Amino acid sequence: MNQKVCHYQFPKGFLWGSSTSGPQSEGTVQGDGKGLNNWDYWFSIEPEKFHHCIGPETTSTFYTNYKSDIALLKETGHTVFRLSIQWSRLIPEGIGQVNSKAVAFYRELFKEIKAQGIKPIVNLYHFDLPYILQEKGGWESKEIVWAYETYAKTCFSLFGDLVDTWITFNEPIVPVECGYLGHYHYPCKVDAKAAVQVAYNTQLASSLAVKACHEHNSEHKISIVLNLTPAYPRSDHPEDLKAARIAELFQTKSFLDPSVLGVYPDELISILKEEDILPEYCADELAIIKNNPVDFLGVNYYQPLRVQAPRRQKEQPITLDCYFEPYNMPGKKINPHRGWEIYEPGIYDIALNLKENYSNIEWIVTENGMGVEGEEAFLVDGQIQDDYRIDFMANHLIQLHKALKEGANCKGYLIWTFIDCWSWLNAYKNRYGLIALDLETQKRTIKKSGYWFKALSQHNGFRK
Ligand code: BGP
Repeated sequence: MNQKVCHYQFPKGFLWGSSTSGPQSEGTVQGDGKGLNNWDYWFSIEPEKFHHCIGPETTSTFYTNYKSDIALLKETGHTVFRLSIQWSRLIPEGIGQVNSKAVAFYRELFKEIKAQGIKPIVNLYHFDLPYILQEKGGWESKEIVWAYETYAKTCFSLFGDLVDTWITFNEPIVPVECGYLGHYHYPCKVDAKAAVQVAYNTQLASSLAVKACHEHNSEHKISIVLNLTPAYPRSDHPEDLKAARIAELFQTKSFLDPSVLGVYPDELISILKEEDILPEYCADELAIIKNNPVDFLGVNYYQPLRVQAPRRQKEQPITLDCYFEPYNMPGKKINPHRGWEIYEPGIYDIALNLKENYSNIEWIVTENGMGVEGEEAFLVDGQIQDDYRIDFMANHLIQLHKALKEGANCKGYLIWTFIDCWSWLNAYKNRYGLIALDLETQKRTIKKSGYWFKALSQHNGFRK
């Protein structure tokens, strides 16, 4: 049967690239002066929690190989690259002394990215707290908020001549959920009151960084990266609808509303009040949040949020499943390696939500991607034939293209990630890269998807 081939052309100047993070790519070398972060520490005490006991010390050796890696970015058609500074590399004790080797490294790195004609977008925080600050109470403590503000200001003044587009935090709800309501991030507590304080303090820190960025240079743009998705209810039953509404309040609006609109949703505040878990806050802090919205948004999208009414009665300690439960929808399309549903229209729904409810703020897709285990099985003549990844990208881009035609204000698409990288507890189980990494030799080889991405960028569109 003949299938119609469509051509999807993107707006002029649309950005094409990828995202990575310092803790997942740089690795450490002796004498680099990097301090311990929460991941280094956690691995040192519980290595068995990490897939195949592989920790964050080596990752993909970007610290040493960044020049040749940037050449590969160029080779795969990147016009933009999002990466992160590691706080624990720049200020090893979290507060105080700046590591001059880190300053030299990041300056050379940003210069090299720009020299290749690629736009750097620099994130200040990707789940990586200097461990010494974790010991001082971590994000539960206001002291960390002020320390982060100083760190952000240090970055703006050290690198502001090379970088004009910044991110305050990557997916700030994730450490809240995984570290204070679950066991997937250190410190693995289950404590709703602490979780709320951590979320609030992180938002306050983000707003302080927005303020500092604009004070440093009013032309610079700053954003927060959120993993947004509408919550899709199991059914139209009022209890499922309520569960979806509350899920969205906790999972997305808790950062989206204060970051873009400057205020928290009333219903979220009422729930926290009712549970007696409001954070410690003051009017001055709320004014900082109110007066410092982000300039644009970064959106990470991997999977939809599907929910159903809770079956559990409310009891102590309060957990999210008192309010909503994940709904395992029969017949869903799934990436079996990561266990995440693949639902391409989610990206369209996000675009329309931002258009209709968040004054069509400018945004970019800062992560979207597919992690696959055992990719060697797809090796043909030395190249990984990852057609599944090409389909994944193309199908999401079709939805994004549709949203753009309807007026969505999306300015770019960044894949996770350019080279196979270390993925937190999953370490190297699932590979996400456009470029394969041989863990033994550190050799890099462009996959089929890397060449597809290059053509996508060169043509500013694709045919399917
Ligand atoms: C995002 C994170 C990334 C990356 C990605 C893939 O939530 O921002 O750091 O890891 O998810 O997830 P994972 O590595 O857990 O498979």
